Amino acid sequence: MEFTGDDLKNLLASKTLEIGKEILVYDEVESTNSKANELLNLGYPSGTVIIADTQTKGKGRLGRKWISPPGKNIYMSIALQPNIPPKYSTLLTLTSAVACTTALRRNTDVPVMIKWPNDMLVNDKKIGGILTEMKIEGEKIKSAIVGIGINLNMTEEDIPEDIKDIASSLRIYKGEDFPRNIIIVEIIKEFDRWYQLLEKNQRKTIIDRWMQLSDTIGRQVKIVLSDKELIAIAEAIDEEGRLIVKLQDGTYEKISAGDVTLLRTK
Ligand code: BT5
Repeated sequence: MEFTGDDLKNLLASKTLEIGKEILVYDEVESTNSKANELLNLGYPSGTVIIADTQTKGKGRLGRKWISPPGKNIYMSIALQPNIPPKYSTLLTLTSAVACTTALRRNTDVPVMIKWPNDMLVNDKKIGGILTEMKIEGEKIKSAIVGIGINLNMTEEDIPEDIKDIASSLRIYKGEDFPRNIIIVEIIKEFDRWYQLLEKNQRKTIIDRWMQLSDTIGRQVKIVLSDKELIAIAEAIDEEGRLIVKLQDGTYEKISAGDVTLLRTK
């Protein structure tokens, strides 16, 4: 890796309230999410950031894999002990997407969009994803690991054949490389800002920004549930971060993240 945790902390210059007080950088891990969970259990504080150059078992949602070639992209996890009720847990993923997308847009000048709940897209192709893993105990979130994967400097050749049609990178869009350390630090700063808003119950600010950055709202979507598929129009996001959709028979349904795959049909 071309930088250490201390290098990142120096760049961060104590400009955050909670995120990035501890930053650990690894050349290789199985998954930064698993590593973050281990470290939280060892007593590392909420806000600890784990970064790896490559992952041997990068995870997507629902047991899917995250392709993690070395030397190019961002694989990072933020270990948190959020002071919010479990019913707002989906909102943590949405908040993270807002933070990452805002930081990427500002620092790369690439028009990154959010697809509900956890995808970051450029020109309709996926350039990033978020995997939030939580432990809930009673009425409290005991821990939450927010895993962020961003295809920063990956080239076409780095993308495996089976996801060539759906995946891209900021480099492919822009034709130039971006400095990983700077982008990571900017994501940490932006994350800190939006996470504070979430903890202070400023949910409307987060949802409004999410709606501005989303290309899901107003579009027709196909919702793939375990037992059926629905065609609907995505109408809005509710207070808990659920997607409100209007079905073909005119009724509305609220969809929670985690149990669906969302396909846009146009
Ligand atoms: C996600 O899952 O989009 C969440 C990805 C989170 C990855 C980060 S990296 C750091 C942290 N540590 C981890 O172990 N994970 C997190 P999902 O919505 O399930 O999308 C997964 C699907 O995206 C796969 O089934 C592929 O089709 C596709 N995919 C896999 N790798 C990709 C990549 N690098 N870029 C774009 N698409 C990819």
